[in-house]
Amino acid sequence: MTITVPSRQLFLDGEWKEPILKKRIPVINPSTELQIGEIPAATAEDVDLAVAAARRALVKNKGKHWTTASGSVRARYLRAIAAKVMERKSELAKLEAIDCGKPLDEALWDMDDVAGCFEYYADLADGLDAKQKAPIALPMQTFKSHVLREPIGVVALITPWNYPLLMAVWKVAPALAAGCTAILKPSELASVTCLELGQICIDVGLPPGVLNILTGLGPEAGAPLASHPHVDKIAFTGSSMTGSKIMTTAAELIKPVSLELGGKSPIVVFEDVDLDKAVEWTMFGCFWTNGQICAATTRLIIHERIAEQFLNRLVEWIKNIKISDPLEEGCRLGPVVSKGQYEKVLKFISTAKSEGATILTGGSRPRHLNKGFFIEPTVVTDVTTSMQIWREEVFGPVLCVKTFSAEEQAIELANDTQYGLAAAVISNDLERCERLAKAFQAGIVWVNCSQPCFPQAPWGGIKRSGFGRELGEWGLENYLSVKQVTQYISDEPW
Ligand code: TXE
Repeated sequence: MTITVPSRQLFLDGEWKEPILKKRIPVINPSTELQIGEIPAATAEDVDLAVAAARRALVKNKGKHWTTASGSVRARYLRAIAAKVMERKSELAKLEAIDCGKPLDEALWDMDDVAGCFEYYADLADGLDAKQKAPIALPMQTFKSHVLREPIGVVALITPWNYPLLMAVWKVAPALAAGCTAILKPSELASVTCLELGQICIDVGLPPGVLNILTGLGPEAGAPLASHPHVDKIAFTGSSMTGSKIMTTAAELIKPVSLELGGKSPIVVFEDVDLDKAVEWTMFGCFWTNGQICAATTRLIIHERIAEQFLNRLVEWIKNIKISDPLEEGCRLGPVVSKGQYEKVLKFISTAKSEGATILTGGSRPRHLNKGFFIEPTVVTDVTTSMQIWREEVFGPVLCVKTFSAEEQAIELANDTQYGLAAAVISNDLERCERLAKAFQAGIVWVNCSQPCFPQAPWGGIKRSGFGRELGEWGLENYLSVKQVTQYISDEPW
């Protein structure tokens, strides 16, 4: 099965353009550690061109309208993009797998979600037309008032590498549905499929400048984009540290910003569960995409009565996870994305050990693989709440465990984090689940599951996990501005 990374330039104003400084970044396959291609590296000069193209595209541009077109016109483009993604699904999934290390089956699933997200926001774009001019009931007969929902304008979309195309599309689809024009800056660690989105835009005839894709480094391309005076809004997914820098920039410029940042989400397992199901959700919640999910449930809080039995089964099942090149049949766990991430995760594990935790299973590169950024699924016990492994986001296949005896203690442990993205509870007592759902300090709560995600349901966090919601109608609101229009309708002088 051979797949080649296409050679692309920056996608700017509807065309491929070489970066002004002609810089490029190597694409490394994390399974082989070999270079498999290159992506262009944009700098501030390219950002200027992209923002100018996006501004032109807000109005009638080269004979086509975008912002002023009806929602149903924009919906047609979104559906055409979705269809193209499905047409190229297998190829795009393979590119994703070799670029970021995701097992092919997961990448195929992602491509379905990418197309589904475009379809979903096409429907919402259609619906926008009917919501225009919604009347407001006023207490005075002499005035009438309605609301216009207008696109915010040019938006900067800065995205990470764990779901390279899907995370981009969570922003691109609603932004375009709303009538915004956009500059997407994917992560330098995994940009290949995002560049292919540029080719898809060409193929479906998206008006030039509506979506621009600038690959490049964070400080060189992301920072000038976030601070550009002609960008009207920034939507960011990534680390809390970079999110904080972006928020500082946004604050200086008084610019709206939405942030989807890190997490250290808990999964609370009570003593009344079906053990097999609970083990399965725990594994899925932590090891899916190698734990490189902002909402991964990486802190297992388990009732002391079942802890030993549960952990024995967990360790037994972990041994059956196939760790291999993501393109290999049956692969369930690939490498982490990069050398830097590999070293970072191993450092977390060694710090946990030096702080007194026990590595129950895993903790290093699997013995059967002598290259690639592979890390065994790792379970850490004897953890205290002051340890780094309990407090900080690892973003790798590492689960840390604590036991509890009473519900209040479980809640306290679950909320003992600076983050607040997601939380899960596994129990057969649904009233208890409901109590926990209310008590969890998180933007997303899963009951008797972990990680399911639907384009209709809001996604986002509280505390240091950021603010603003993606997906659902909330995702569209991110890119709309509400304007009141009030008219004096009396013949009497005011
Ligand atoms: O993230 P960054 P990195 C966490 C995870 C990981 C750590 C570092 O713990 O180990 O973050 O990963 C762009 N101005 N998450 O370094 O820096 C960058 O180019 C503007 C959690 O990859 O946040 C990329 O496009 N943009 C997370 C994007 O920001 C800048 C997913 C994210 O990169 C910039 C990824 C700057 N100054 C990592 N600096 C999640 N919540 O899902 C960087 N960027």
